[in-house]
Order: sequence, then structure tokens, then C-alpha cells
Amino acid sequence: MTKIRHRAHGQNETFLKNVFFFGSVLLLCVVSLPSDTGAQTIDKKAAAESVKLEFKHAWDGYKQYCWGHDDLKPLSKTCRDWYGGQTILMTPVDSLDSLYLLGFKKEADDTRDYIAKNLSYDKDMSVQVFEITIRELGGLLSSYEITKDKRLLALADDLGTRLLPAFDSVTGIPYRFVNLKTGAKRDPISNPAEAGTLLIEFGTLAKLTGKQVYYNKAKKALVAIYNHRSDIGLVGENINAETAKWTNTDSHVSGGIDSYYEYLIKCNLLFGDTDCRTMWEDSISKVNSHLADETDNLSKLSRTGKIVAGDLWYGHADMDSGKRTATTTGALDAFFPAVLALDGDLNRARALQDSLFQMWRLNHIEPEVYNYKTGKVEYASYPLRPEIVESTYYLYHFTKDPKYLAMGKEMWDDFVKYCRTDVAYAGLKSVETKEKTDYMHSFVFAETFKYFYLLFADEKVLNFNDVVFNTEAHPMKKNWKN
Ligand code: DMJ
Repeated sequence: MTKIRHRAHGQNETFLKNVFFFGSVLLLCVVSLPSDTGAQTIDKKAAAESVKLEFKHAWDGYKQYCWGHDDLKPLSKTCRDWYGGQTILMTPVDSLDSLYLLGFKKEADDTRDYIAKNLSYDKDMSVQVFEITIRELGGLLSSYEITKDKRLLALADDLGTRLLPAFDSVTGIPYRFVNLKTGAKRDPISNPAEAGTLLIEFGTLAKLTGKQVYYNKAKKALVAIYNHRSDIGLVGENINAETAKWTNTDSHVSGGIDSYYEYLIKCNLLFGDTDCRTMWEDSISKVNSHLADETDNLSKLSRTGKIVAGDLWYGHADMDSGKRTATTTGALDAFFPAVLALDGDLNRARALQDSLFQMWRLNHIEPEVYNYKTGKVEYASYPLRPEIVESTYYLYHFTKDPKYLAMGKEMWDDFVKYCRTDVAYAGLKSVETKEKTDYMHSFVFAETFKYFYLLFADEKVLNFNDVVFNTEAHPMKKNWKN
């Protein structure tokens, strides 16, 4: 394996001994630590304020140019509606709980009122079930839990009802698209992520409305994917919802599969569903056996029960043979340290996070696809993805190791430096040239800014133990009292 020379801040655990605390006030908000480039001070309070300011900058840009539309194109200052000019208020719905969490109450209340008065799903529109579920259904439900505004729950219930026909396949695996007005469904070739990333939202909707059908349909889809795993316990990249035959046997933890694993662990944590726990435990052991890629050095050490940070990656393998098919990873894969940490596997979580941070540091923004064996970027775009920030937040939550604050601060500075525009934030066409692309996904509000903020903010802003985040960073409460 090609070793990457860049090293994460504070990789040397001895730096912890050198953390200084400056009095009781600073104790809460300032962390000082040496790094490989010298002493560095992270002022948490200032960092959290900076995230708020930048969130507001991007939000104001969206509002100024595209209020009432789905998304802002920040370079041309034009708008995009996902489905043929009809809006489903993607950015407002996806951003609403972040507006509350970051403390923009008046802005949030106004946005909530606008959504309640103007959003309608009674549209002749064929929508992607996965995206609408994680962004819209998830956004409505978490904002309902924050505000108790029944109008949001009514919208979520209406949307859930309109999405249900997608599950009407012989296998229980949903079609990828469904028409919100007619219920017509299309695109049976799906994937584990799109079929298996629905239970947190549909399950919460079931709890809040008392309509068990939502839970049952989404769980059946998740179990159907699991039941069609290969003899060695892996899932592939594409599966036919009508036949349950795999049409692509590439196995990995990247886009198309990623959040299937995330929901296997989370559906037990949120609902106490022990089937989920069983499926998760079986699946993660197979992922660690067949997809994890370790250096010889690391393998030797892990046999002794100790894992050295920075030498672990997860690559691709054929789901049937387990044969390595690619040594690529990327921005989407960076959710995996969070999932490992959630499972209590802090050794692997730390090691993988350090590897992925090396990937970030190569160009000071992470690429979509990176070959960890050759050290080459294979697909250089960066659409403002949150996953590596999410993992940093989880690792800081579970370890309180200040190296994760330093890591997050470095990523935050890079993010602002390269992705900020005069009116908002823009993804990058290339992390190598830093040329921007004319798009700002709603997940920058739902996830990227939110995870940066939660990393730096006082933990009281959101009690981690009270919620389970859906894959779009919408926190779902573990109790459903109306
Ligand atoms: C988000 O919509 C979700 O996090 C999803 O699970 C993966 N892709 C984007 C962010 O990168």
C-alpha cells in the first residue's frame, strides 16, 4: 500500500498530555493543543459563531435569489427546482431544524409558517423516494419534534401516504420513483442505500401518527436487502425490486450502499428493534472481514488487539467472491467512522478517520473518489458534502479528544476558503484546481453547517443521547410523545 505522508493533527497521542486549560471560563470553550505544525488554539465559541455567520450568509443568498424554489445556483444566481419547475421547497424544509438549532428562531418561525402555508405534495410529479424521504420527510419530522407544529406533521403524513405505493413490489423493495399524485411507480433497479434508508423516517412517522403501515413497509424493504446478501454476507450495488436479483455485485460502503449500513445500526438505537441489531452485527463483521483494507503493519497490530491510526481504509470487493475489485474511497465513505463510533468500535473509527483526513489534506478539500493505493484522486469534485464533518463530530462526542476539534477547525477553514462565494456557498468542480461549480445542495444547510456547528457549540445545544440523526442529519427524538 502506498503510504501517504500527510499526517493528521495530533496523531501522536502524547500531545494529549500537553493540553492546557486557562481558567474556568476558557475551560469550557478554548482548547489548546500542539499539533504536527506547532501549538494551535481552538476557540470553540469563536468557531461556533463563525459557523453561524457563514450559515446566515448562505441562507441569505438562497433567500435573496431563490426564495420559494428548491435550490440556489450560487454562481449564476439562478434557481433550480428538482422536478420540472414545480417546487417542493427543498432548501427551506431541509434547513428548518438547523435554523432552530443554530439559534435563528425568528427566521425559523417565518420559514416554518411559509412552509405550512405554501408546501403541497398534491402534484403530478414523479419523485425519487430516497431523496424525498431523507430530506423532506426527515426535515418535516425533526422540525415537528422541535416545534410541535401540527401542520408539519400533517404534511409529513400526507407525503408518507403519497410515497407508500413505491413499496408495492413483489419483493417489498421499493421502486426508485413514485408519482405523488397518481402513485405510478418506475425504475425497479434500485440499490441498498435507496431501499434501506427509509426506516428512521417512516418509523418515526408511524410512531407519531400511530399508523404502523409506515414502519412495516420500510422495515420490509430493509430486511429484503439483508435477506438477499451473498453467501459471504455482503450486499451489491444494484438490485432489481421486481426479482431481487443483483444487477451489480460490487460491494463497498460508498454511494449506493452507504446509508443501508447506517440504518441497520440506527433502527435499533431509535426503535429498540432487535432484528436491526442482529442484521447490523452480522453485516459489520462481514464488512470488516471483506472490505476493510489494512497495511501489513496494521494487520499485525490488530492481531494483538491494538489498531494504529491512519492505516485503515475500506475498499471495494465482489459481493460473492470477496475478491478485491477497487482500492477507492471518497467523500461519501467518510460517514463510516461515525457509524463505527456509534457501535463503540473507537479503534477502527479513529484509524479510519485519520486515513480520511489524510485524503482531505491532500488538496485541503476531499475529493469524491480517491484511490488509497495509488494516492491519486480519481474524481475530483466536491459538492459540499458533510460526511467527514459528521464523523469528526461523532468522534469528538465519544472521545472528547481535542485532536478532533483541531481537525474540524482545519476543515472549516478550508471549507470557507474554497467554497464561499459572494452570495452563498458553492461546490467545487475540482478539489485540485478549486474551480467552483454552480450548485449549492440543500444538504449544506441540513448537514454540513449543522455538523460543524454541533462540533464546536456547547453540547447543551443538542443532547446527543436523546436523538438519532437520519442520514440527512435531521435529529429524531428517541421518544415520540406528542
Ligand atoms: C446527503 O443527502 C445524505 O447524507 C446522503 O446519505 C448521502 N448524500 C448526501 C450528502 O453527501
